[in-house]
Amino acid sequence: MKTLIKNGTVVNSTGRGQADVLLDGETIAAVLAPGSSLLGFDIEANVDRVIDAAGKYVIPGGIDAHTHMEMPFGGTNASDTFETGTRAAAHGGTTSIVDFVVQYAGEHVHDQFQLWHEKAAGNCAIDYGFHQILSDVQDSSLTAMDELISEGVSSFKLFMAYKGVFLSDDGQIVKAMQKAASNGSMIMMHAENGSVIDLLVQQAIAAGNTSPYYHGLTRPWQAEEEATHRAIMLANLTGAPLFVVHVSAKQAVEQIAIARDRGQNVFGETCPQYLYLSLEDQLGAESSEWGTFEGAKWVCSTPLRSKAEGHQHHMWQSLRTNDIQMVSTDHCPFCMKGQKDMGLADFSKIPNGIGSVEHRMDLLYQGVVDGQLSLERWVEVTSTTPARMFGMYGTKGVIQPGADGDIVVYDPNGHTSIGVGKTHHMNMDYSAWEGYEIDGHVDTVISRGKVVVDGNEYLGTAGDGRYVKRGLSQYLI
Ligand code: DUC
Ligand code: ZN
Ligand code: ZN
Repeated sequence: MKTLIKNGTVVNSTGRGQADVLLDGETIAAVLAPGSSLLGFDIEANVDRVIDAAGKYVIPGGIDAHTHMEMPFGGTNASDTFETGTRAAAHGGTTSIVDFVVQYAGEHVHDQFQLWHEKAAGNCAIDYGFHQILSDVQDSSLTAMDELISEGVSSFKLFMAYKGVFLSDDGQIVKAMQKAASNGSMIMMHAENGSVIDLLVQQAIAAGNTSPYYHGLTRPWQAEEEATHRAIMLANLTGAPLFVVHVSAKQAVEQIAIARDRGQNVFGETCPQYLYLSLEDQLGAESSEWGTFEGAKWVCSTPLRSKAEGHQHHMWQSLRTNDIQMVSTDHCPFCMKGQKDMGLADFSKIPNGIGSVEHRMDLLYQGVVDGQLSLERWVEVTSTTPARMFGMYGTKGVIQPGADGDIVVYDPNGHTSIGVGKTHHMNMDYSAWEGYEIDGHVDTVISRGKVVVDGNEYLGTAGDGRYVKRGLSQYLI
């Protein structure tokens, strides 16, 4: 199958220009001046499909490097399976995800890694890789860190929160960091002080403050800043590279910026919810069917932060200045009925998570329209940097000959209305983004040379997606 995407503006993280893109099978064969022939050979007359991208952007497919498909968590499972979640991702212009294999305390890393392969294989609409979560850092987990690198897993997530579920103490964190420093892998960190949060939660519930709004109030920015600082210090001590996930507090960004200015290999990710949504949204509307419990829709950790304190504004700025390097979703969806409502009487029982895998490319494009990001930076934070950060660059994250044919044709004159009953393919009974209007539209999505979304129509099949064996981070020397 040969496809020509003609007349578009090709946007890479390094620049933009008018060009035609020729795909041969699964791969980009050539990026050519518009209308060129190849050694006298009429390309257009000899391809199977021509896509006219006049007036549109032709960008590398989005890479969402932080998802939790069907993750067992909070007494239930994230509501998107690999099948439904990756299909929704494709609709939104994401052509690769990196999901988290979960190892809970007492479980064996290899068993869980196998289990995640079984869940994903044959079900994904787009390509997928894995990070590995380590919950108790046993000796066998340290050995597994070495072994998993040859299986394409070069990043390991630890938690400083969720005591009794995920939390590693500082000694365990140091052990894993020592291993990462020696084998070249990346430590990813959920940086919140779990002991402080657990105490504040207990006190809030005892005082009768049970509504979702208290989720945010009991996970204050100080708990995020302190843990971020501690993680940076432990990484400094051991020489491990550190990637701080889902950063939401401006003070945590400042800690990352200080460490980077000192020359430490510290990186940060934020998510669309921390760019657009706020603690104030979590108060819920008396008019909604859920009343104040509506705030449960946006219960996630790290939590949404107060708009009045300026976190969202600071986060956009940090993306521009590269204090924060990329945007993933932390896609961890739950339905209101039967899942989030487990916390009707106690916010701490609400499963933590928001679903956004379908909307990340659009929401970040709106940042371009609003003057927050350049077009190139949009591509960089949503595709190129995730590819480089997690060892996929060259085949992913760029439009160049030899790269995978993962391409999105994006229409800046199109429009997208987000919401249930509008554009919504995630397996959730609500949208955290209901009512958001985007001044752009994902027109065509190509995954390794195959058109999987055309207009709003899904043309792919479960199983199109392949496991991506990742290398070491290309940010490290
Ligand atoms: N935060 C969430 O909101 N959900 C999944 C896990 C996490 O760290
Ligand atoms: Zn986390
Ligand atoms: Zn997560």
